[in-house]
Amino acid sequence: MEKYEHEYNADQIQVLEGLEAVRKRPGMYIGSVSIRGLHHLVYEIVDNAVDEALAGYCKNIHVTIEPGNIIKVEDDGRGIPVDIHPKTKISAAETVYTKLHAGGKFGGDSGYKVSGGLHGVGASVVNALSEWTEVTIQRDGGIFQMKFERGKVVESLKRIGNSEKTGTTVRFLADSTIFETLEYEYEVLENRFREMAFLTKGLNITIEDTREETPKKANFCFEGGLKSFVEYLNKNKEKLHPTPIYMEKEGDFPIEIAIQYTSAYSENMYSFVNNINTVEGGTHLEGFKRSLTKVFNDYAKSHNILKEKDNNLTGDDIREGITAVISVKVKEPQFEGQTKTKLGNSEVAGIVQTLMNEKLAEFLEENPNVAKAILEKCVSASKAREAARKARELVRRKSALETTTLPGKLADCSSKNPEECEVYIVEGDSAGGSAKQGRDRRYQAILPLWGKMLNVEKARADKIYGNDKLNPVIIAVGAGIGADFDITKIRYGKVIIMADADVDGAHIRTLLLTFFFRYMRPLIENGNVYLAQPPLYKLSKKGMEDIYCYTDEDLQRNYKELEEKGIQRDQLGLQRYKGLGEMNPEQLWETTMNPENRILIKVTMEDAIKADEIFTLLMGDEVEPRREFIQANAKYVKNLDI
Ligand code: 1YM
Repeated sequence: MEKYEHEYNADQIQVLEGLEAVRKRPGMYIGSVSIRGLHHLVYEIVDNAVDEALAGYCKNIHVTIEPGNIIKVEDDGRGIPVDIHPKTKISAAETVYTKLHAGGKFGGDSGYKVSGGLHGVGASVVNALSEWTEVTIQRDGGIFQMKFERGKVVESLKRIGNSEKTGTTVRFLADSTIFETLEYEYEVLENRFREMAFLTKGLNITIEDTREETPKKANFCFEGGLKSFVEYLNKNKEKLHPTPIYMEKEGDFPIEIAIQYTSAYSENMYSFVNNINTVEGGTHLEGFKRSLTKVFNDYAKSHNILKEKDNNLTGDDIREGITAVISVKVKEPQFEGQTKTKLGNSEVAGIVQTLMNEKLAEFLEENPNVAKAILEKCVSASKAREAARKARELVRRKSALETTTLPGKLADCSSKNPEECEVYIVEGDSAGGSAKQGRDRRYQAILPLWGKMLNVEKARADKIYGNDKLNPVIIAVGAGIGADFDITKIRYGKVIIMADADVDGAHIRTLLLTFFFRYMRPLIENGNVYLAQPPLYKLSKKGMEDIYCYTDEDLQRNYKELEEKGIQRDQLGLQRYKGLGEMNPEQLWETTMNPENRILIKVTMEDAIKADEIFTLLMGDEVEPRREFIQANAKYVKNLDI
């Protein structure tokens, strides 16, 4: 382990490994070399600028996707230190960009690094994984610049001009020999920077995409912080009180919380630690929930909304319809869980709870009308939950009496090993029939859907158990719903939605995804939900094997390839599939169900915030935004990051 000495405590830079290691095993440092990993590069650089904002020196961050997928990130902070150590002859800036794990603990105690991408590995990793990187620093009256190629210095830091301003500008081109794609998705970056702006009150972040002739641009700056975040999440929902409940504590252990109730039936909570989305929750969220339940129950009892003899409201009752965001900053966070997004520090629960107990109780006393509106909803949730319990018991009792507990239309597979089993959920009897004949019955089950469509956004659990369309899905999956959902009980490792590529198909897909999102969320989080992708076209010619095309691009590419082989378009037969029902069982197997050929799209939770927004829009009360959205964006599935 080498050590560097430096007036910025550079001796704390720990050089653990060289950048070669990063290039050899990029996945270890940025998670993957897919588009997710690519986006991580941007987050790593922006995180350094956000840290500078958190330290109080930077107000503006400007991110540009330039033509050729070059990323530029500019900030107006102090500029990375440029002074050169007399012994090592290396500047602090160069150290930050060439040594792994550098830049962790600069500036002593006051400037601890709280921001950071999931991997928090820093600028040197970005440098290692870029074809080239160029860093320009304005500081101490000068402009300084250094350049790198694939992590190696090609121009050491040198002064190239004078400037009275301060700040850091980084440009880089990700290495195409490492990443699967260099095509950044503007929307994904835009969402992340919106989130960052919400999480850092007052910070101004601009994102600009100049790759196309008509540039895209968005600017985010929220003086309201998390309050603005909650308002944004609730923008298409019916609110029970006009402004979010807001709490904040600064100092050694900063906490920020915003809460607003809506008329929805689901709970919508997001938690962050050091600006990282803690998808799996943790101690901060536990403290929050515990306090929420206690404060509302105490208030209800002391104000006679609940009688002394009544049971307490449960946490679920109290969280029905809540939208809440909680953000804490922890100096030495311990992340646990499958995806390392669960906070483990036990002391955090109590600290959050103490703040909430005091501030929330105070708020309710001062705003009795808000307290009343929320508690009325909680009490009605409690009654509905009781009704749901009864409905569920009825279902359980009924199924215990029947010889088979499985829905009649389910054509089950012979294997009982969930790991290899998959269930296709198919709309329509004719497609269901083809699927049944075409499948491999050893491990593929088919569940045709029929019955009345239910909009789960507008229904409580008791209605869902009684719904003839969704009940078979619940029973087939076999793991319950809502708070009862138990992922260890699932009967199929893959739950595959197979629907037509038309409006009706989109409808059923949206309904089922909303349902899974609201009532079987772990199924999505665990990666068990998939979308089947049937082909859109078949190209045929005598003596040639049929070619199936899954997208319009696919079709064009095949036309081109065939042309190169001397086969012209007019020699080819083109069939456009309007529905699954047009395919015979063999074709359906060959194109959509055979694991060797099929295309399955895994539904992920990566962007739960976006997904929730879209679900609300597509399924919720407000009609106008839904119409606008559908008109503007027929390819919504893409935006769910599926
Ligand atoms: C576009 C990316 O990296 N900005 C940035 C980075 C640093 C500072 C300011 C900075 C930090 C400190 C003191 C300190 C960094 N400096 C270092 C190191 N923008 C971007 N802006 N002065 C300036 O932490 O004490 C690492 S990051 F290590 F050199 F101090």
